[in-house]
Amino acid sequence: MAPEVIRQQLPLFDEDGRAGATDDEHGRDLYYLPDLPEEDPYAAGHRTCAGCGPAIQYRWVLKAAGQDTVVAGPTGCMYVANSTYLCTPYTVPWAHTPIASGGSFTSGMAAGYEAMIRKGRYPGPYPNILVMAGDGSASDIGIGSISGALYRNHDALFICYDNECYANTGIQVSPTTPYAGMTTFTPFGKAIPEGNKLPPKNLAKMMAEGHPHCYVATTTVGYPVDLMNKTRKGLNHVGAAFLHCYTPCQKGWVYQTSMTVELGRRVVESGLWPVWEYDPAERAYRYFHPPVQRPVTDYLAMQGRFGHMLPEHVATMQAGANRNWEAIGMDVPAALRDLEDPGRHQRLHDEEYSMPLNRGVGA
Ligand SMILES: Cc1ncc(C[n+]2csc(CCOP(=O)(O)OP(=O)(O)O)c2C)c(N)n1
Ligand code: SF4
Ligand SMILES: [Mg+2]
Repeated sequence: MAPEVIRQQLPLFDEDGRAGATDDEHGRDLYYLPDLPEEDPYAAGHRTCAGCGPAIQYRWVLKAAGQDTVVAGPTGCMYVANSTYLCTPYTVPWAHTPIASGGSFTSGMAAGYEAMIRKGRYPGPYPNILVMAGDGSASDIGIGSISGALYRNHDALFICYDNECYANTGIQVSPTTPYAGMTTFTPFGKAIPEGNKLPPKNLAKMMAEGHPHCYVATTTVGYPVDLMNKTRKGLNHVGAAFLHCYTPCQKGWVYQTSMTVELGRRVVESGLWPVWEYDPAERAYRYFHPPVQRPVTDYLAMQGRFGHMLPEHVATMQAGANRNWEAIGMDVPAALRDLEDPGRHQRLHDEEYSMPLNRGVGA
């Protein structure tokens, strides 16, 4: 008889017992972290920029996944900056794939482990198999191979680390670059004063709606326990799972390096990045309702890539955020509704906003 394929179940971190939490003035538990594993399969010594959001995501995902993990990484910053000749920061098996093939390569790994265990050639249990692809890879060049893998339901976790640009080749526009986000391919000028005219592709919703048998979730590096628990839920789910994680790019977005995690909170609190999970068993979405609702200027003004925005652009952004609040079942306060009027704004550069402890260099 063929050996059985034994799946692992990783316990979730405690999100409710917030004994160690310290609330800030908004009631946000800034410093709560449960006991984390000491192991770091993504070790120190890589060459990403200081404050790199994707590097923070890699570290927390691999901490949550643990040592019995196999990782694939399509071409992008997190391949190039993490691997020089004969050297990587990984203490687990890792492979680079072409930028378009993260999904197909990972499907092959998953099918290969299943087959080897059934044939008695790998002692098991079935390892944690995951791929972490950039937004250029996951939402553009490689979206077909990831969608195919999700559809075929390979038992693996497919993650998009989203720094909202093709960072590694020089900060070019990608399908997840936000409206008005300046990149080297969307400079602002007289003809197109907002820089990027298009709203971002809603990748996670595409994946959930298009593959209703998969576990799908969004998160940010502003919520480490949420990120690590969704990593574990995705790995525990038998079948394919997709995680879309917001990861600021210090170099491309032009902000103070210490603000990466703060941006990961503010993008949610300003309504620009809804955090949710889709449960395939119930075919239902669960939305996170943040305790703070901010004007979009509190987020935008921290970043140089938005510094050129005119009053009408800021108002357009606020209108988009307000529609997001409605979509996740939250009321839009009158003060935020009023900010859909361009007459209530100045150039972003001149707007007043709630500053973090250290003012960002953006505006
Ligand atoms: C088919 C193909 N086209 C273009 C490239 C060049 N290229 C290398 S890295 C990269 C950027 C990838 O962007 P993303 O997936 O968002 O990752 P990031 O660099 O932002 O981490 C590109 C376009 C490539 N390697 N392969
Ligand atoms: S360019 Fe951006 S994504 Fe790339 S290593 Fe630097 S901060 Fe990270
Ligand atoms: Mg990218």
